[in-house]
Formats: sequence, C-alpha cells, structure tokens
Amino acid sequence: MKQFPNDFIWGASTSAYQIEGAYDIDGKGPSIWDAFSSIPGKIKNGDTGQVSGDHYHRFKEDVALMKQIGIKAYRFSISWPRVMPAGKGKANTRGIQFYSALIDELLEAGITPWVTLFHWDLPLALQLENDGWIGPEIPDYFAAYADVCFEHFGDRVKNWITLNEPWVMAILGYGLGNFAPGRVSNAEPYRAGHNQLLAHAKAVDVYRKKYGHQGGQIGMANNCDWREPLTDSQKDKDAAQRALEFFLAWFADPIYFGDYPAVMKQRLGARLPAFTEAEKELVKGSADYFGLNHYTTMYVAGATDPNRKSTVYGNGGLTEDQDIELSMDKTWKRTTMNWAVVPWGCRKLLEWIDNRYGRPDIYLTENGSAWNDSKVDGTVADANRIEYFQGYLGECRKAIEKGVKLKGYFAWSLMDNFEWAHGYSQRFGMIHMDYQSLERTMKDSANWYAGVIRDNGV
Ligand code: PNW
Repeated sequence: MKQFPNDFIWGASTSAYQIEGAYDIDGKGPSIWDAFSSIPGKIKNGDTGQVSGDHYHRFKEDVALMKQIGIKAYRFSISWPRVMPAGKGKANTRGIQFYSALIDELLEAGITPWVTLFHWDLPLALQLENDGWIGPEIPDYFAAYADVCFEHFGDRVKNWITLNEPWVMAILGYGLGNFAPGRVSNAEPYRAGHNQLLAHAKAVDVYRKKYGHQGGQIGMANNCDWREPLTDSQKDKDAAQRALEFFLAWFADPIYFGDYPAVMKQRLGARLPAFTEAEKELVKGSADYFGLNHYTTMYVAGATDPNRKSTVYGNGGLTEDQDIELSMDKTWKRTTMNWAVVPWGCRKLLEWIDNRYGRPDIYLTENGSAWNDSKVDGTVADANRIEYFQGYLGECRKAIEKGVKLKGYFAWSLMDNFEWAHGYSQRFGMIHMDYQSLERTMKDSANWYAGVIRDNGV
C-alpha cells in the first residue's frame, strides 16, 4: 500500500439526505426523498431520513471522528432544499449558516472539503411545479442554486462536484421507479439524463465565468460498474462495450467529446434528446477532472432474446435498450447489497476511462461495501470491509503503476447511513451508527484505513 503518490488524496464520502436528519427545521423545504420515503412500501422497513445520523446537530462530533481516522478530505453534499427551500427564489440563511459552520470546522481540523451540489434530494416544489429533472427549466434553476453555493462557500471550498450519479437519478428515479421520484418509463430517463448534463454544464459555466478567481476545480461524479465479456466471442465483447457506453459514456462522452455515443443514438432514436450546437459547445469540456463512483462488476453476454427484460439486476439499467444479458460468477463473494466483490474490475474500468477519455485526472469519489456489521462487546469487527478496501486499493495502485492518473480515493461511506430504498438495513460505513441512541462506534476498517493513510506518509 505504500506506493501511492505523495499527493494522493485520501478521503471519505457522505450525502445530505443519508446522514443529516433535521428534515424540517431551520427553514428547510421538503425534498423528493422526504416525500418518497413517506409513501408506504417504498423504503425497506418504512425507514426515512428524518433523523438518520443527526449529523445536522452533531457535525462537530463527526468532524472529530474524521480527524481520528486521519482522513484528509471529506466529500459531503449540500441539501438544495435546505439552502433554497422551494428550489428557486429566496435562499435560506440558516441553511447557509449550517454548511458554512461545517466547512469552517473541517478546515480547522485540517480536512479539505469536497462538495457535491446535488445528491438526489431535489426540492419537492421543483418536482410538483416543474416536473423535476424532465422539466425544461431545471438546468437554469440548478445553475442559480449553484451560484448561491459558489458565492457563499467558494472562498473556502476549492473542489466542487455538480451532480452525483446522474445515471442513478435517471434510471432508478425515472426508469425503474425504485428511487424518488418513483417514475417508470423507457423515455423519461434519457430526458432526465439530458437535463442533468445541461444543468451540470450551466453550473460549470457560472463557476468559471463568475468565480474563476476562486481558483477551484469542478466536475461530475458518475457511477459505473465494470462490464466483462462473458466469453471471447465478438458478440459478447461488443455487448460489454455497449453496456459501458450506455452506463458511463452516456454522461462522459458529451463532456469529453460533445455528444452522446453513436450506439445510444442508433438504438434509442427519438427517445434520446439531441443537443443543439450551442449546447454541445457548453457541455464539451465542462469537467476539470473525472469523478468516478465504483462498486462492482458483472459479466455481459449479447442478448439471445431481444424481448427479454432483465429485471433481476437493477443496476443494469434498461438492459432491453442495450440487448445484453448480465450475470455474475458464482464464486464471487457478494456484499449484503448482493454486489459482487471484484477488485480487478475496478482496475479495468480505470484503464477503460484512461484510454477512452485521454488520460484525465480521475478521483474515485465513492468505493466501498455494505456488510451486516453490528456491535459486539463494544466493538465492530468488519474484516469483510477491510478485505474489500484492501482488494480495491491494491488494484488502484496497479492502475497508477500502469499510468492511470488516479489522484484520490474517497471511501463510501464515512458512517452507516440511510441507504435509499434499503433504508437502514445496509451498513456501508467505517463508523457504526446506533440509530436508537445516535451513538457512533468506530469499526475495524476505520483503523485499517487510518493505517493506510499513515503508511502513505500523509
Ligand atoms: C451510490 N446502482 O448509489 C450513491 O452515490 C450513494 O448515495 C449510495 O449510498 C451508494 O452508492 C451505495 O449504494 C448507487 O444501482 C445506487 O448501480 C445504485 C447503484 C449504484 C450506486
């Protein structure tokens, strides 16, 4: 583990709705996740983020724990409806004060803030009044909200992430409907994706033109699994490439090349919106680095039955649009999310990105695993999570040795949190949360990670 570059960034990630709680105080407006989690049957065990880790009230304690782990960078998200309760118009001073205090606390602890502007908790008003991510106005509303954040926090925040995982927002929120706003469609995901790209690009434009003097960097955090061809056949190789293009190139090609992958245009026809020339210009080049959230790997075969809907694997996306069949090796270890632990997939994906996009700086903005960790005799032994980190970080190091410009790694997650439709049943954190008492307990993986950070001379 000692071969990581000296300036490698070691961090951990969270998101607002997953840890903050305090869902309806100090002027915060409701988000689509507040609404979605109140619908019976949507979230496992009826859980909601109303209290969660209560980070809103306990952020000082949480920053102290980060310091103890030794992390040098902390990625968190700003809740849009906390800062702008109706999604547009007037900002909420108390929301701004909260994030300002958190940023100050981090800087005082020697921890660099990495701030995500949107991690899925859309102001409910924008959903009701403007159709959320499929409404035509949302790119401008997002850019105006981003402007408020740059204005108030940009003096101290130098690392911005516009959107977290637009793929998940589009596919799970508008395609499969298991995430807020719960819509089911085979066309809306592509409109939601399109508007997210425009929103991202407009926010980046505001940042560069108006806040360039702040001297920060800005990009997007995309998620992608690795897709390995099931066999050496050309059919399966093509299918794996197609799957990666529908997953990651959907968002990255417009940013690096100015347009969607040809295979998506061909297969989706009118369901995929087209960029105007002016929009292509705006989107192209709108990232200073490549943000990647990565967790798992699947095999891909070319589909044998074109009408087959692959509903087994939510994270395959709309597989019928891709003509693919996904599978997993029976020998692969699986996390409690049923995600396979395949460290080499991480290296292959990093190399694929490096190659396709011309050696961009890459930050792994999320990587981690959920296990049934519980507290026994005052400690949480989580050997599985240590093994996962060890495996994936080992492959990251190999990728760097091969020339991939991987610049940083953020563990998902700092603490156990509200895992969306899975509620509190999934425990991803290096810090264990007891949601009854709001007590926090360090897991073994936190100590292991602290050791890696120390060994790398940070
Ligand atoms: C990411 N998929 O979610 C998110 O950024 C986090 O908020 C979340 O807690 C974490 O990963 C673990 O789930 C994903 O279906 C949700 O491929 C679904 C998928 C990928 C990432």
